[in-house]
This record gives sequence, structure tokens and C-alpha cells, in this order.
Amino acid sequence: MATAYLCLGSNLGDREENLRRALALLSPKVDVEKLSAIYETDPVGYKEQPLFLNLVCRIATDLPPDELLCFVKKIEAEMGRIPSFPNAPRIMDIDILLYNDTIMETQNMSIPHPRLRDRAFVLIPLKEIAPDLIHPELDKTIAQLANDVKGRKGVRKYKGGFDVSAICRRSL
Ligand code: PH2
Ligand code: MG
Ligand code: MG
Repeated sequence: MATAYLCLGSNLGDREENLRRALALLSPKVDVEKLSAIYETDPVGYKEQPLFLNLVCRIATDLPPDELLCFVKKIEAEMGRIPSFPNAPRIMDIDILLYNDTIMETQNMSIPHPRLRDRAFVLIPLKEIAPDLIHPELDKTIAQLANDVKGRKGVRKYKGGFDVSAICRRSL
């Protein structure tokens, strides 16, 4: 079994329901072990689009990285995501942040996620569930990276949110 971390994001349609549905679709191939809170976040990159809801989860899986990527892409497509320009609004985006201590780069994916280090909307939720985790390339903890990242004001705890215990028994 491998341990990996995923970031989920949605800024179209019923964002909360989209997160809930994506988490449900991840099992049974992926065991969602731990979930952050949901955060409402200012769009990064292309700014003229709705606010995102983001969360991060820790998963256990037997899928190797390339199969995990195929699996999450399939969920995005099943949920109605239409391929568009980079950073475009989306019903669902599922990014693989970390996979064990793996450092790898292929045509389709890089692990750790190359923009993890710059993104407050990833680092702040990730710090909530894995503050002491070491980024295998940067040799810094997630807490250190989250405390130093720019744009922290653009990441706010979301007031709504579903009962995570229904999805994940070991969540916060
Ligand atoms: N995803 C992006 C680009 N910008 N901004 C926020 N706040 N949240 C995201 O999930 C996000 C983004 C590309 O995947
Ligand atoms: Mg993304
Ligand atoms: Mg993506």
C-alpha cells in the first residue's frame, strides 16, 4: 500500500456536492484516510473566474502513480469536466500532490506536484493534516512551506461543508 496526498478543487456548479461526489467516487480503489476542512480560495493563475472550494486528503492505495493518475482523470471526466485552457474554471480537479517519497517526472505527471510549493490553497489544507511531512525535494516540512507561502489571505475556512465523518472515519 502506498500513501499519497490529493488536492481536490471545484469552482463550477454545486461546489460542495462536487467535492462530496469526487470523494465517494475515489473509493473503493482508494481509501480516503484523512481529510482537511474545506477552504474557499481565491483563484490563482487565471483570476476572472469564481472562487474555488479546495480540500486535501491522505489516501492509501495499491495503484501505482500512473494508474492513480488515470483513475482520477476518469473521475474528473465522469463528473463532466470538459478539457479547456490551463487554469480554466472546472467542475472537478484532482491533483496528485505527493506519493510516498517518490520523486518522478514523466510526460504526463511530476511527483511531487511542481506547483505544490507555491500554492497556499494546497499548503494550508495540507498543513492541517500533515504538518510534519517532509517535501522530498525541498527537504522542508509542509508546515514550514505553508507558513512562508504567498497568498495565505486568499485561503479561508469554508463555513458550510459536509459531515466528513460520513466519508472518512479517521478525519479531523
Ligand atoms: N487550480 C488551478 C488554478 N488555480 N486556484 C484555486 N484557488 N484553487 C484551485 O484548485 C486552482 C486554482 C489549476 O488546477
Ligand atoms: Mg490543479
Ligand atoms: Mg489537475
